[in-house]
Amino acid sequence: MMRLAIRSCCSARRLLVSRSPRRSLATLTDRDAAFFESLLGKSGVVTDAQDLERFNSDWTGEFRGHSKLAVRPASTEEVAEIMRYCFQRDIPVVPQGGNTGLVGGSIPMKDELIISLSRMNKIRGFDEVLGAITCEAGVTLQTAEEYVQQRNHVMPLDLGSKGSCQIGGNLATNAGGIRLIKYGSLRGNILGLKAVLSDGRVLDSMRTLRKDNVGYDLKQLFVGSEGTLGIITECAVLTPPKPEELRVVLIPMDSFDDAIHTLKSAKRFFNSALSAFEYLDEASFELVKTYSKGQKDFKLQTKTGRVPSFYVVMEIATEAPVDGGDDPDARLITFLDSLGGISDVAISKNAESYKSIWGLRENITSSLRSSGMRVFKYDVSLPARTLHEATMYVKGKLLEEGYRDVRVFEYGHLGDGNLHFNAGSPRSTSPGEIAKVQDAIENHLYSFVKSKEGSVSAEHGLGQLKAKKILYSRTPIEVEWMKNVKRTFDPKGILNPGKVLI
Ligand code: FAD
Ligand code: 2HG
Ligand code: ZN
Repeated sequence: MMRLAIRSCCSARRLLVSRSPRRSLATLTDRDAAFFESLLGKSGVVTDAQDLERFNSDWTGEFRGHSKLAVRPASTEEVAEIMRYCFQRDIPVVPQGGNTGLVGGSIPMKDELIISLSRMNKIRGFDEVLGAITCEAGVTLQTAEEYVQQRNHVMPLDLGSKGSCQIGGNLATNAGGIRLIKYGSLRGNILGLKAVLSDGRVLDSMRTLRKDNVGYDLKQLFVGSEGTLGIITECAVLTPPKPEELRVVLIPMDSFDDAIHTLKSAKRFFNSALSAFEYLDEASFELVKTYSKGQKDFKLQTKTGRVPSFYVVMEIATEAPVDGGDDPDARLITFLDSLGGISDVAISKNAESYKSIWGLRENITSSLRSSGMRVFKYDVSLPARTLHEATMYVKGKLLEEGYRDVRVFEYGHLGDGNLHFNAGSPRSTSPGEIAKVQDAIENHLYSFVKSKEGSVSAEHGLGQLKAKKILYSRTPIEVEWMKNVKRTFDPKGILNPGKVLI
């Protein structure tokens, strides 16, 4: 007879001093695998070591789990059965969507059971009057986008990972992306949600009401909870009407201050027609030109004839007749003229140039990966005018401390005050040195963020990468009450252990 192996995930001393949930979690056995196979069929269970690779490693290649089992339920009822079983057996689980997260949230810390939502990919329908899509959590963002576009709507978010990331993963991370400036966060666009709780009960908040003030809004707790409070299985999301026309323009900048000035002016000039306001520095621009095929020919000068230090990628969405039916190109030209003398810009003329300009911004992440460097990723929220100051501060400190071969890339969602400070070290750097560089960047960047009352996670979440950094951006009392919430939803601590709160 098989015996359920028990492992301890924290020291006895911590158990005595903390009021945390039961800390002994089970290790998966063959008997568990047999149970899941009886429930889901052979195709719903992954045990082959090679097949498990893609579930155990993340998009960046920096996080590795050691799970021996991934399950692929096809319905909320199956997820509920899985969780009922795991709750009884104290089996820790990691919910996994498209596995595009950048903080190791979807990767087991050890050998937890992986629950992949990829087979839950049915779109239930679309409410034409409300403009809302109802679907299962495993629908990819791109599939949802294509579906709503056929109905003349758009999803309220757009990410470079849209081909793989799933709506459930987007909700679990409260993903931001390039359209937040226009459509707001997912929190504001979610109408309904269904989640399986740690003990297998189903919390059904699948409503599609614009206005609903009955007690606490429980569904919001799952948004941004990174799989630590429950498993999202279905949702209803508001989708705004599709703009009539989109134009994207690449504007070279002499300085960061010029980019801030352009942002201020664009907000006033275009108002709600401003659908993205992104920026990248010269290093990021050159990196994309090197590693991304479609962008290598871009070459722009600033109004003073210099190589730009920054580029702004700005998108305008026209929604005639609300906008007075103005020609979007004419409006853009009027705006650019108002900035005074900018002539060397790239404006999209067709779908191809639209994609190619956007590629300069959207392909930074994949270019960093292609570069082969060991990349340290940061995703902080600050007052927009201080983003470059943060970069200069950390860069200066790194130089002072002798880290001369660290390359810094500054880019992000300028319109939302979201800096993606990325730094790259040569792969040849020793593991000890890597740890030192990482510590140095984190100490300096996060201290800067704290001093400005910013956030250590603007949009990617805490996952396992930043779980220990929570106190830079939350008070001890806030963290204590988060832990109380966690304990209520997950008394045994089986939902995504080691993530967000540790
Ligand atoms: P996963 O990576 O699978 O999981 C992320 C977290 O959510 C994990 O903690 C996981 O346990 C949990 N989770 C997943 N599904 C569920 C579920 N159904 N129920 C409960 N918990 C669940 N992010 C941004 O915010 N803005 C960007 O602009 C952006 N651009 C990106 C560009 C690239 C090229 C890449 C690789 C990533 C980018 N990301 C961005 C990060 C990532 O795509 C988002 O965080 C995305 O929302 C993750 O979705 P996913 O389905 O891949 O989730
Ligand atoms: C983006 O805005 C993503 O491009 C990814 O959030 C950022 O790679 C990163 O650090
Ligand atoms: Zn981003």
